[in-house]
Amino acid sequence: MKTVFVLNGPNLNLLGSREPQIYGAQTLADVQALCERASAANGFALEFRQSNHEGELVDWLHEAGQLHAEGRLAGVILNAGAYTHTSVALLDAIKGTGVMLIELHISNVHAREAFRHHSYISPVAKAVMAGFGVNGYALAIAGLAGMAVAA
Ligand code: CA2
Repeated sequence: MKTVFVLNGPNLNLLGSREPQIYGAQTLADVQALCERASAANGFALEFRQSNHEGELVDWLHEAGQLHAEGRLAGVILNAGAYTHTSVALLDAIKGTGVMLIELHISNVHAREAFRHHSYISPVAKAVMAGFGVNGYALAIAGLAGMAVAA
C-alpha cells in the first residue's frame, strides 16, 4: 500500500479557531479525520502532519522523497500556508526530491491580497487547488489516486 503525505504549514494548527469566513469552522483534527477517510477509500496509507517551521517541512519533503525513491509514495499534498509565497527552500526541496506534489489552499488565494497570488511552489507542482475549503484535501487525495491509475 502506498502512502500519501499531507503536509500543512504555519498557522494551520489554528484552523477552526479564527477567520471561519475564510477557512471554515473545521479544525485541523477534523481535516485529518477527513484525510483518513479519503485515504482509506482510495487505498492509501496516510501521513498527516503540520509544522510552523520551514526547515521541518523541508525535512518532511526529503522523507517523502526517500519513500518515492523506494516506490512507496502515492504523492504529497502540501498546504504550505504563507511559506507558499516566500519559500525558495520549499521549492528547492520539492525539485530535489522529484515527488508528485499537489499544492493545496483552502481559500481561493487569487481572490485575496496580491501577495498571495504568487507561489514559489506552483512551478514544481503537478496540480494546484484553491478555494474548495477543507474538502479540497479529500478531492486532492482522490486526484492522486486518479493520476496513479492514469500513469
Ligand atoms: O488558503 C490557504 O490554505 C492558505 O494556504 C492558508 C494560509 C495563507 O497564508 C495562504 O495564503 C493561503 C494561512 C493559514 C493560516 O490559517 C489560519 C486559520 C485560522 C486562523 C488563523 C489562521
